Amino acid sequence: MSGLITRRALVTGAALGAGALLSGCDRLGRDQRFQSLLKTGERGNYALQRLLQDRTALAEEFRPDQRSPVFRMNGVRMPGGEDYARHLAADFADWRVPVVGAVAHPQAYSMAQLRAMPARTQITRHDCVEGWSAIGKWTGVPLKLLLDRAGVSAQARFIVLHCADPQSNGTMYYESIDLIDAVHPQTILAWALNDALLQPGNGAPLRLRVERQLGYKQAKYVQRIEVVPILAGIYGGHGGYWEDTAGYEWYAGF
Ligand SMILES: Nc1nc2c(c(=O)[nH]1)N[C@H]1C(S)=C(S)[C@@H](COP(=O)(O)O)O[C@H]1N2
Ligand SMILES: [Mo]
Repeated sequence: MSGLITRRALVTGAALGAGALLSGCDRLGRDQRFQSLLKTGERGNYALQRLLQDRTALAEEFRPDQRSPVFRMNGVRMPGGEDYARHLAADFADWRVPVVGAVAHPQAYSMAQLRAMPARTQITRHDCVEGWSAIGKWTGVPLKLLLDRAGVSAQARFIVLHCADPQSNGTMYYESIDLIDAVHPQTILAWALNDALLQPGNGAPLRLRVERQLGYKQAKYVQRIEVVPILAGIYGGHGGYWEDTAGYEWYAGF
């Protein structure tokens, strides 16, 4: 709990210390002081959280009237390239989400299938390292359900979310979480925000909600789900686009 306050205070302090209201994770992420701040204690943080905190504890949930009037859009708001435009025009009728890797039964889901599966709805607060938060109501299928169906192998440790938005360095956005967060009851692949199907700005047609982690872990435009024993070999090996390119800590949990 005090870790939460301390780290939030640190993050906010870093944003202020860097001067100006930085617009975008990008600029903040490339700030030298911010980078070294993130690196400080990453290992310590993950190890400590694992040791001291019950990582199955639930994130706070809110009342409908506590929702933000508008849930801000951040980072990529419209993936570039023809593929996404085509899927969007077709209401994502042909969007497929394969669950592959260290699993006994690889499979691929259509959006219709995912929306027909048992869903969880939760009103939670999203915290971005830029220093803004928003409360929104998310509906989606628990990731655990997909993993149970796929049958994760004994070696599986991480889940990699491959996204559909190309980044400036040529890779696509990607993120990863460990199996503990993956099977957490509030970890869902959301297809609706505030009772409406997701819009492109917030990650249509499918985005991760891993509620005890910071904003950049909440992968939008989820295109493929890969189960792996180790993160080495996934792009730069640090488990995420921001982790690889700007030194963000991989474990961004509270
Ligand atoms: N695919 C993808 N996922 C992403 C991003 C992105 O640029 N691309 N930005 C991240 C960041 S930094 C934040 S704060 C949230 C923003 O989600 P929102 O646009 O729904 O507010 O998405 C995260 N997931
Ligand atoms: Mo963010």
